[in-house]
Amino acid sequence: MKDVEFIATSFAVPERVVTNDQLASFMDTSDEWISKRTGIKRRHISEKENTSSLAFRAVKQLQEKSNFTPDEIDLIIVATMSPDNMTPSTAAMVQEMLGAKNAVAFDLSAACSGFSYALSVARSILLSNHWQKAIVIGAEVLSKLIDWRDRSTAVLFGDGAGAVLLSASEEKHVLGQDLKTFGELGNKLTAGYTKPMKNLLENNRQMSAFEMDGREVYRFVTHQVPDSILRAVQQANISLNAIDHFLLHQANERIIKQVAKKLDQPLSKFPMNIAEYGNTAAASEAILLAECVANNVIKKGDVIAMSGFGGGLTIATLIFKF
Ligand code: 4VN
Repeated sequence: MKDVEFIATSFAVPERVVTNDQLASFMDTSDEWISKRTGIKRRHISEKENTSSLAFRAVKQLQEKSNFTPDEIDLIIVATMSPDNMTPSTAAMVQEMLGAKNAVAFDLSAACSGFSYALSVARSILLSNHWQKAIVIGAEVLSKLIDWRDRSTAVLFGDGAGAVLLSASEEKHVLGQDLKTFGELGNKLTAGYTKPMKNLLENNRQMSAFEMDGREVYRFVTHQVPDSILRAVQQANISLNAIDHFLLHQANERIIKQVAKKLDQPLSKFPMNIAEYGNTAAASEAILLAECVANNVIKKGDVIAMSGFGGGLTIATLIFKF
């Protein structure tokens, strides 16, 4: 076995849609501000449904498209920054729900780069262990980490999940990859801080909400993402023009436009769905990939540059033949 290939893709989102106008009814913001600055029109927000349930719904869809049997699955990775629990992992919960009794399952925490990191890690594990099949999921219920009184962050995020089935292949599919972590910038985007207790037996379990230095993260991304894509393209030994689609993490429409401009590539190569879902962190690229495949925008054999970026701070670009 030489590489892994994508067998099927799927996604699931919460039923409830929250429009910008609805947000403006309880916080000081407007549809115009949010649309202009971010490209977001609405987001799907979970009420009662947790991350493992969204992830499992995406996996059920995957099963309908590729009819694998649960026993065949060797590995399940859930990329998430909003797991149901610290333990068990969301992946272990999905394993149980699916009845994938032969699968090793764990969560991977790399925020908005999580899905790309997880694809890279899953590929390495399949290759080194000579395993056959993996399910990689990006799933988030970010709404539970949001301070709904903070208009600078609350308008940006949404909930959802996307999944892919990877299988061992005798042909080269992953042509290049560039993963980077900038821990020194970690404090620019934080969520879910848990305090150590001050005294023995202190009983105070609380988590912090999303906090972001928007300008710094924005600046980081517009500089680092084009460079990461160029490094991955160089490693793949192809030209930028040979890329059919750039699937970027859906963090902000203006950022995506700026990356397209810096790379001197037509915006038509950058599919977007941020208007519908907002920023869904690790689920973002997974949902976008699944939608593009479902709409026939992405076809078998297309060359894709997938790039995630965000909390960590982290960046991950993969170049692969779909
Ligand atoms: C990557 C990015 C962002 C992000 C950063 C800034 C930002 C999204 C700041 C300026 C504001 C509009 C919104 Cl680039 C977030 C993540 C986390 O997933 C990852 N929006 N904005 C304005 O005033 O225009």
